[in-house]
Amino acid sequence: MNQLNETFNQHIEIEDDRTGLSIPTLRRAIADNLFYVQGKFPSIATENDYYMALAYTVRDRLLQRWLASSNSYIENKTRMVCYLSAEFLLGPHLGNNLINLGIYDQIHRAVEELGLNLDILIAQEEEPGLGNGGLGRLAACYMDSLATLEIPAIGYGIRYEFGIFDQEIRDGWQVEITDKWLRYGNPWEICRPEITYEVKLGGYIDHYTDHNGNYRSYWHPDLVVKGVAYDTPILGYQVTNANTLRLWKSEAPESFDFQAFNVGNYYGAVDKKIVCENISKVLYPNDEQFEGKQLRLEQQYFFVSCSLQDMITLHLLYGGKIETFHEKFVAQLNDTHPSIGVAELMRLLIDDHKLNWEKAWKITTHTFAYTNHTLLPEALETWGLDLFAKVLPRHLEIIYEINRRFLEEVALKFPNNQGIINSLSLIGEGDRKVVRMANLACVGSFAINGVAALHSQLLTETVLHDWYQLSPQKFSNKTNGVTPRRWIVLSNPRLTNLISLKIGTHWIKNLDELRKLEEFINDDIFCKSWRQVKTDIKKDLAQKVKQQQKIILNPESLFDIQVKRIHEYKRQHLNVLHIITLYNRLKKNPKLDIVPRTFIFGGKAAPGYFMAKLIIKLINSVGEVVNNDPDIHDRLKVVFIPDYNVTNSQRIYPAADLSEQISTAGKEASGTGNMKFSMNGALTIGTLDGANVEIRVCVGEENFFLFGLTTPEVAQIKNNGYNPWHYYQNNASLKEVIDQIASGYFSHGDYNLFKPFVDSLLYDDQYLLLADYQSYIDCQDRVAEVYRNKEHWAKMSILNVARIGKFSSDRSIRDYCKDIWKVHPHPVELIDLCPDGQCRLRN
Ligand code: 26Q
Repeated sequence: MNQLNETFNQHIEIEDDRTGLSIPTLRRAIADNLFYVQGKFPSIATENDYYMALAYTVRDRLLQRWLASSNSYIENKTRMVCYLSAEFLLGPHLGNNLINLGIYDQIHRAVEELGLNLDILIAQEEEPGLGNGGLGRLAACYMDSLATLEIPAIGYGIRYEFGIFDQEIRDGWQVEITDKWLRYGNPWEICRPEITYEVKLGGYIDHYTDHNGNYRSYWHPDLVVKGVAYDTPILGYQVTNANTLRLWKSEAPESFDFQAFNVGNYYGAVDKKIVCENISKVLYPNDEQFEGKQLRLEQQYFFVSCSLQDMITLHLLYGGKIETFHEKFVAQLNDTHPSIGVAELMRLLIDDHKLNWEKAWKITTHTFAYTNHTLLPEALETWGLDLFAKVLPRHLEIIYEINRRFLEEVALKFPNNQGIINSLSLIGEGDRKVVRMANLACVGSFAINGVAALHSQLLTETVLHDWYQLSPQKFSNKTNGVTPRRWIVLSNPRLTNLISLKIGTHWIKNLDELRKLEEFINDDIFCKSWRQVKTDIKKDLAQKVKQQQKIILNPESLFDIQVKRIHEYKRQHLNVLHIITLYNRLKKNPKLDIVPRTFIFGGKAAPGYFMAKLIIKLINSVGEVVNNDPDIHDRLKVVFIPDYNVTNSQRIYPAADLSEQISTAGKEASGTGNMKFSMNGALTIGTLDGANVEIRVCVGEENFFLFGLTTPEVAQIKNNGYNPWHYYQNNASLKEVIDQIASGYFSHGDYNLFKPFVDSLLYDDQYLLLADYQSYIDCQDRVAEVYRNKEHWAKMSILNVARIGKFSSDRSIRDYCKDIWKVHPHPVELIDLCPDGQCRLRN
């Protein structure tokens, strides 16, 4: 052995401060970072200083794995998954990284020895709320599973300076507060100022013939924006693989200000700088409601262009030929938001890399795959032609050409069928001409999928029916999943310990192993511990609510929870109709023996969505009356937990007895909260919608509270001319509830406040609340009866957890890898940094 190797081997005996995992080393590293990164003595350090010192300690350990992963992927030229998403709703990193590194307990001890409390430090982190809800959170769960399954992957998105707004409740109304998540710095990201791309916007196109006689285009933009890469490592659970989440920040190119400055237009230069920086400034806070704002189109194009340029650069840098791009990269479109990528890749290949149309089209259509997340017509992305031409003139030309060639093929396949041509065209020709992004995504992708079995089926029957007729082989279902690392291990340590005590810990990576819990269904001690765990968690939540909202909750009551974005199709207001129904029963008969319930709500409303904001006000108004009515004797409580986000949700899911999944059948694409609740032992009351259908099959129909119309029944009732009045007039308790809201009973006599709400129910009721009301009430009565038998309820709860394995995002990602992406695991070996500055594989 030569001397260098000897030195190296000696060195790894002594733990390095930046990679070592023993408690003394971790403690030393935290103290060191406090001094050298935060610049503080312990005596004056704040909790946030300690959080930062701890975060840097953890980051160092991630870096070692991350560099090893990037290096290994590059050296081996592995095929990569690129997950393109306008949203990544990651939630706080610290706790999750401790779990995935496997050092939660060591850090707990190290921090304790420093006289600190880990929970308090974890609570310091401002979560990166770079998403609205389900779609953004799904992207985050998928990043966790990709790394855990050792799949080479990059997530590409936008580094919004302001994420989803913080919600405050004032006088029962939602108030939006700017989310300043970067205020104290972000220790989890690394800025890469050398990784930048230019993105053109606006202007006009010149056409010319080059010296080889080829027809060419040159884009003269109005504005050039620079995208700068910010990278965050995403470590898998107990593996060395750490993938990259690369988010783009927009800046002004350096050249700009100087040019304008030199001609004396200082303010003009500053203006342009602001315009450039605005692109990644703020997340649009509407979900499931399309709004055709220019800045939003610019955001989408900006991040997709940077990402595709980055992918091509990486491919060429490591010796790939442009012609084989699609062999090394597959790009998953998370909804239509990144679907401009289809036209952008064509542009890059043709205009910049000089490929001909046919070659470029082959590469493009072998690169993209598209996931649809919604059937709601108002959510479908269509951009007015004028706006589109103004922002992306070259892309419009390309889209016209894609469309011309494509519709020729369609006409050959479906002769004399103008109907199908109209529906498949990339351009909508109604009273307003538009570019249809879903059609662009479909034509440019080799695979199209929905996010739950029912949703995927409805896609082929409704919004994408004609695409299915044209290319049935492109279609498949990929039912959503969520990561058990964040949604059980991190958020529910008590349940995790109880489960692991019985069946070991392999279930964390192989969720189907939870099935082993079924063996213990008749083990009284286990069932009792199960109930105890749930009660303890409910007590924790009750304490938090007391502290924050001064409302006292009874942990013995049934915790009935609905947390998700506020939307009429999700029917939070149906839940409210049930609360008022119970309230009225008690008012009429104060001695009635009912199961005490705590109704918990949480969720944000899009700032411009009037009815959603009115629903929040209604929940709070009903809460005020119910919670303070002495006749109720605390048997009913209603709480609206403000600022529902990833951090808060981690306290809420584990505390639920009952999970409300009550959308109008056919409207919720999948839902993922439904899975998180069930994984934490809540029973579901739900309609046959989205993934509820599959959850019910898995957990067993006897362990699921089903109610309501089915999708075909919804269609039928609407076809027959739905009349909500009929239900109102023929159902006394329903009529009483609605009349009460209309009379001002819950609004201090103000009968105007909820009038829009009452009118919408009585004269429109798009989401069939009145049609489903009785079925919902009957089902809730069954819920209450079952809950009286606590032993039986616990068994149903255990069975829900035992049979929920399918809904791990690991299963979803395996399905994507096998059926769509054709990528394989690539395990990474750990690299040690050596004293001579060289990297070697650990022996
Ligand atoms: C689009 C254009 C302009 C501005 C905003 C948007 C926009 C932003 C976010 C449109 C939609 C969204 C989010 C949609 C979403 O979260 N959908 C949910 O996706 C989940 C993951 O698949 C499903 O489980 C839910 O059923 C679905 O509602």
